[in-house]
Amino acid sequence: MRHSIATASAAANIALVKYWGKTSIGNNQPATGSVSLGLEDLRTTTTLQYIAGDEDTFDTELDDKARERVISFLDRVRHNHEITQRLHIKTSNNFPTGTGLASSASGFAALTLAFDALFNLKLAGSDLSRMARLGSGSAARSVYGGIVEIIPSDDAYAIPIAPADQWPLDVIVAVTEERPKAVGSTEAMILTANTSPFYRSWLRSHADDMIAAKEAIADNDFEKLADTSEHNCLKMHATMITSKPPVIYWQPATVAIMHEVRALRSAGTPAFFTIDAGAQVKIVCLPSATDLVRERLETIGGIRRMIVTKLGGSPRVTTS
Ligand code: 2P0
Repeated sequence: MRHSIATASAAANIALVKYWGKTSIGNNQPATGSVSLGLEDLRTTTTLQYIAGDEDTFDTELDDKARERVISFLDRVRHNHEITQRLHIKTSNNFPTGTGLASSASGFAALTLAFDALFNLKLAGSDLSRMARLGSGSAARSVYGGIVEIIPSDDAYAIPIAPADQWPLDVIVAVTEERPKAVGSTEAMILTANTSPFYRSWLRSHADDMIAAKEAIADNDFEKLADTSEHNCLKMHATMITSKPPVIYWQPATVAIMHEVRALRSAGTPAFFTIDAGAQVKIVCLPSATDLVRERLETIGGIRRMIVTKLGGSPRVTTS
């Protein structure tokens, strides 16, 4: 039975071992695997509803580019499931978008889950993940909560590898830039792959980081996860800053936070950083360290705000 309205909430995620590069651009087939954490409190909520007529409608302030991306995704998944029904789409994020905070991940995951629920498709997790990937590579991970992995393949999908409660971790998102980023991640990935002399090394050395991160997670080995994540993050950014032209997402505060977090860890505080395609820094820490890390970050100029969230992010779906 089809429902007349479906609402889904999906969380943003941060990759500790990163997806950077595609083997198929149109399908967002990742050139590298990835391991991510779901962020419980950074969510997109999307409602889909039937409408009469032959065009999708929105009651959301999305710019033209974002609307086109949503409509082309919907056209593609409708085609795949032999559905012609047009939809009314309402979507909102509870965090700043377009600034490297993974809004496309939670956005396309929420849209996928709402679509599945509305049409009562009852897709398996792997197929929901594949569907979300067509919208955005990182969205494949946000159809689950907790710790999630993608292994590259011809039709890649994510699998959950550990529940959020296996390892309570806090994530502090330090926002250092509120303006939308100048270069989108798809464009930056293509540029990197085509022009950075380090891109091949990135691909060649990536599997070692996947193995190390998964071992660290299986053993709750914070130091190992910290070293592996920071290394992988800096390696990814090294490919970006050596592209032609370079893609330099970091702001001065981004670098200042890296130094502070590394100093804290050297002094025994369990915290490490990661940075995605943007200027924001995400600091992963054991809950015992969160207050101290926040206090120290407050002394750094250029941080516009901090968002603290627990690891989590299981999706929520309702229908009527
Ligand atoms: C990640 N990022 O693994 C990596 C690390 C950013 C840096 O996935 O082109 O918005 O839509 O597949 O998913 C951001 O890229 O890119 C991303 P598309 P997406 O989280």
